[in-house]
Amino acid sequence: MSAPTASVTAPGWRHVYSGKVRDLFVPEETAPDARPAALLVVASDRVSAFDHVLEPGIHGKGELLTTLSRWWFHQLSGVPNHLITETDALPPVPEELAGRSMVVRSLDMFPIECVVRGYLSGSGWKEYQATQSVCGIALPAGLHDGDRLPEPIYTPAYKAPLGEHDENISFERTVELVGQGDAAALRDLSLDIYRRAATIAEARGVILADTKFEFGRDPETGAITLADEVLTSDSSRYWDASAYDSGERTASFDKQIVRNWLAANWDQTGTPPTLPHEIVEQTVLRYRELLERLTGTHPL
Ligand code: Q0Z
Repeated sequence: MSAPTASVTAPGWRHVYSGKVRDLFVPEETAPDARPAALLVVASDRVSAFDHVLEPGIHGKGELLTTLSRWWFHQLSGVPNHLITETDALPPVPEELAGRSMVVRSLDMFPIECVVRGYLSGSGWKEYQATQSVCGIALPAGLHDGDRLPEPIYTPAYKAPLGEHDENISFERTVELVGQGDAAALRDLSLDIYRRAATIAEARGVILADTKFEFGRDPETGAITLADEVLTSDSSRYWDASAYDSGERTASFDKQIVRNWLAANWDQTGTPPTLPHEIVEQTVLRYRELLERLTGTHPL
């Protein structure tokens, strides 16, 4: 897989890593092996599906998802998070990146994707069909794609090194990876945050079908801290509740529009085709609608 390079530069910040859709910077001053004083996480307008970054980008996506992530951090009072306010001790954030970036504390990240599912979908549905369980959690027989689960389940994944696929693992495996205490804390925090977020979303006619959290330990306080992006359309499946109630199972507030178009217009070999203008437009409208529904404000 090709690692995309950062298309942005930020004076005073040094680019250190690019994921499919985001770029990571550290203060220029940071010595090669030192812990950075902070990180700058920049969300791009890139969109990925089926493991490819697609062309063209979705204009405004980085800003919409960053706004959503910040809003959720704010809703989740009491949960320590990695956001820090800019200080004179750090390079300023370039104005053109302010809306789609976060300055965050550098944490010791846990190598675990903390996934919570309230509904059966995606890889969970696939695993259920094969084993009637997900990540070692036995489920009732007879469930269908998109069904609500009797209660939310924690289905962790091991964060595979660069480019490899994350691997669904059992809770017991997370105990081996990070120890009993931290494994239990990550699970309990994840389930608690999911329940809080799903309740907030439900009151706004939105189903939070599943989501993925990443946590790290704050080296200064020792606190397990919510990191990365949180509860965005890239890290979560959101569905329209009224569409769901009328039996519709595809009305999603994520890149499902992109996935559906690609699935119908590409054999998944070689380079994916360029997304048509209408698909890009529909997707950005969907992202905007989600932000508007959840936050009650008219975004951007
Ligand atoms: C997150 C990622 C990328 C954005 C490292 N607070 C933190 N402390 C330490 N590490 C991270 C964070 Cl958020 C961290 N990632 C994923 C990759 C852009 C985020 F290219 N990697």
